Amino acid sequence: MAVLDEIKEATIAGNRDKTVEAIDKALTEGISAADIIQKALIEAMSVVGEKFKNNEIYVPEMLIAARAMKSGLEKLKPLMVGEEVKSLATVVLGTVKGDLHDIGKNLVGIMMEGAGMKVIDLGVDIAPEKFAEAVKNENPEFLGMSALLTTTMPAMKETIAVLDNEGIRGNVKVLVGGAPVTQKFADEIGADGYAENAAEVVDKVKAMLS
Ligand code: B1M
Repeated sequence: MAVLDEIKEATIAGNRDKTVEAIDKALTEGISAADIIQKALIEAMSVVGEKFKNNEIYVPEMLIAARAMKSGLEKLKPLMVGEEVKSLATVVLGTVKGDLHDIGKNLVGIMMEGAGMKVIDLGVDIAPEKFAEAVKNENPEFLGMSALLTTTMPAMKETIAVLDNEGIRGNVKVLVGGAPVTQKFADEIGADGYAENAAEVVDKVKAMLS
């Protein structure tokens, strides 16, 4: 089996040790960290999502697959994050209220750090008020929100409303993303930017800075 398929299979099966071992093997074969993430780990999560949708697996299996993916990302993070010279911008990042998905958000954070940004990761299930407090305290150029559930997308709009009410909406550019989020939704809620994936988010931030 090709090594990328090995990583994918091990992640789908939720086998952390095998995932990390196969990643080591891929790195020795000269495969880049970015390719491992894109062609094995992210693909594994799409398969897991499909299986869940089709009732072939349930939440526990989805969770152990997610843990295997996280271990893989932790292994690859040092390779993605280069030497930071000067911070390009500060980003406050988090998954919105009611939502516990953090793999994509973490990947976005890794890519941002890799591009020289300072990332303040608030974590998951972040209430609008907590986002607003961080914007006040940290004075970032960007606020990045992630949502993976259709039911938690409205929390992005609520957060923007709280920023507005607190008079700090103009201090920060709001970026949104996550599987169910679209450019249309971002426009509707008055976000400044939307990115489909972790690579695109870096391009968007850079474009907004120039
Ligand atoms: Co959940 N889950 N989950 N889940 N889960 C989904 C999202 C789902 C699509 C599965 C499905 O039905 N096919 C579905 C949502 C349906 C919907 O709302 N439309 C779902 C559901 C229903 C649920 C529960 C409700 C299940 C239940 O309990 N019955 C529950 C909700 C818990 C909660 O949050 N309150 C739940 C729980 C979980 C686990 C805890 C088991 C686990 C999460 C573990 C973790 O994150 N630590 C989990 C997982 C793993 C998934 C799937 C399988 C994979 C998500 C993932 O990590 N993808 C997912 C199915 C799927 O997406 N295919 C699913 C890989 C990741 C790299 O991609 O997160 O999309 P993604 O991030 C991308 C882009 O979206 C983008 O860049 C990233 C990298 O390219 N991006 C941004 C993300 N954030 C961004 C921010 C930006 C810009 C881009 O700017 C700031």
